[in-house]
Amino acid sequence: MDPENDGFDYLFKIVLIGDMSVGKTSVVQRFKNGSFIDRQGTTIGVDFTMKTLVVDGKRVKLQIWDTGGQERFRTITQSYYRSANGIVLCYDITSPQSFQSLQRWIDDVSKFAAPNVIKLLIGTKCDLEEQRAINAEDAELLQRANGMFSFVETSSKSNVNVDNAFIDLATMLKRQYDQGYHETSPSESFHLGAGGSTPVGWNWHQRGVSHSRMTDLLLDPAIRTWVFLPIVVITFMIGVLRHYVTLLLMNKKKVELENVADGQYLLRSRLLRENGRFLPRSSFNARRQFLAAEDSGYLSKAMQRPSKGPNPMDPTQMTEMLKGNMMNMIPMIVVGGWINWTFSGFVTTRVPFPLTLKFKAMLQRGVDLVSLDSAWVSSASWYFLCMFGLRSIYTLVLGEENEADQSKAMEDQMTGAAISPQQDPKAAFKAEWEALQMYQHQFAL
Ligand SMILES: Nc1nc2c(ncn2[C@@H]2O[C@H](COP(=O)(O)OP(=O)(O)OP(=O)(O)O)[C@@H](O)[C@H]2O)c(=O)[nH]1
Ligand SMILES: [Mg+2]
Repeated sequence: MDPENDGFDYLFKIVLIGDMSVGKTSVVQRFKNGSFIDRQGTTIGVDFTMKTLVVDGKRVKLQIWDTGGQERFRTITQSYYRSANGIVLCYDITSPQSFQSLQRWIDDVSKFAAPNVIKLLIGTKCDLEEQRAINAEDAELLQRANGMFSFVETSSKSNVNVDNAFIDLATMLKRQYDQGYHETSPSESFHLGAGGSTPVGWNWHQRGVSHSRMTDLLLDPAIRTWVFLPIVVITFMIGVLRHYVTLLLMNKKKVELENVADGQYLLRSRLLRENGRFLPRSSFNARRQFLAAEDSGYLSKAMQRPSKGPNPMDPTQMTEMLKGNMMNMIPMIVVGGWINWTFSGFVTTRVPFPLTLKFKAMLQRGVDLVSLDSAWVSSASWYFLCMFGLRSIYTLVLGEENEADQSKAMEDQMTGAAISPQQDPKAAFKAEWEALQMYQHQFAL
C-alpha cells in the first residue's frame, strides 16, 4: 500500500505556530522531504503541505499548515486555528524571546481554536546545545500547565525527533477519534465568527470521500429547525404584516370618474392614430372631429379645463411618502438587527452547485472562515436571500398588488418611481391633440 496514494482513512488538519525564525518551515520540510535548507526564506502568510502516515495499520493523512511567524501575519493565521485538529507550538531552544512568546500563542489558541484541539510543544534547533537558553524542564512545566499532550526537542538540521513528533501527534489524533470523541457529542461545537457561538457538526473523519482542501461540514439538523426555518418564517410573516399595516396606514387614493374618462379618451385617441388607416376617410374624420375639434372636441375641452395636477408641496403627499419610507425602513432595521443578533454566525444551508470564491463575500456574511466552501450560506445571508426571494410566494398568498415585498419597495426607491411627480394631465391632452391634428389619413384597404 502506498501511503502517498490519495486514499486515506483519517484526515487531520495540523497548524504550526510560533515566533518567526524558530524553524517551523524547517521542521515541515524535514518531515515532508527529509531535507534541511540552511537559508530557509521566511514564510509569507501560510504554506500548505500534505503527508500520509500509517498508524496502527491505517492511513492517516495530515494536512499541515505552516504559518508565518511575523507579527503582521498573526491575524491571518488565526483564522486557520478554527478548524485545526492539532496545533504544534514551536519555540527555539536558543531564543528566550521565542519561549516567552509562547504564552501569547497559547492564549490565541484558546481563543480561536476548537476546545478539543490537541496541542504539541516543540523546542527546535536542539543541535545547538552550546547556545541553549531554555531548559527542557521549564518547557515541560509549561507543557503540563497548559494541557498540551506532549513536549519534544527536535533538530531539523540533524534530523532529531521530527518524524517522531508528527507520528506521536497523528497517533494521538487517531486514538482520540477512535475513542469516539465525536460519538459522545455528535455535533462538536466550536466558535465561528467573532463572538457568535456556532454549533457546526464537523466531519472529523473523511473516509476517503472527498479530497477537497475545504473543510467538510455536516450540518446539525437542529440548525435546520432552529435557524434555517425560523428565518424563512420570520421573513415571510414580517412581509405579511407589512402588507396589512401598509393597507391600514395608507389612504387609498379615490378614483374620480373624470380621471377614468380622461384615460379612456386618451387611449381611444391613440388607437385611432394607430389603426385609423383601416377606416374610410369619412369615418376617420368623424372620429377625429369628435376628439379634437377646435372647440367641441373632448381633448380640446379637456385642455382648457383648469389644471389640477398634484401639488408637489401637498402635505398629504409628504405624509404618504413618509409612511411609505417608515414601512420600508423600520422592518428592515428591526428584523435585520434581530436576526443578526439571534441567529448570526450559523452556517444554514448549502446550494447544490459549485460556486466560485467570489460568492463567499455574498453568501457567508458573518462567518469568516477561509476554508469554508463557497456553496455554504450563512444565516445573515440567508435572511437577505429570503427577503428578496419570497416575492412569488407573496404574490401567491396575498395577490398581485401586495405591499409585502421589500425588494420591490427598494427598487421603487432606487429608480425614483416612488417620488417622481405625477404627470400633468393637461400636457398629455395637448400632446395627443397635436398628434391627432397632424395625422395624415391614408386609407390602407
Ligand atoms: N541549527 C539549526 N538551525 C535551524 C534549524 N531549524 C531551522 N534552522 C534555521 O533557522 C532559520 C529559520 O528557519 P525557518 O524554518 O525559516 O523558520 P520559520 O519558523 O519558518 O520562520 P518564519 O517562516 O519566518 O516564521 C533558518 O535559517 C534555518 O536554517 C535546526 O534544527 N538547527
Ligand atoms: Mg516559515
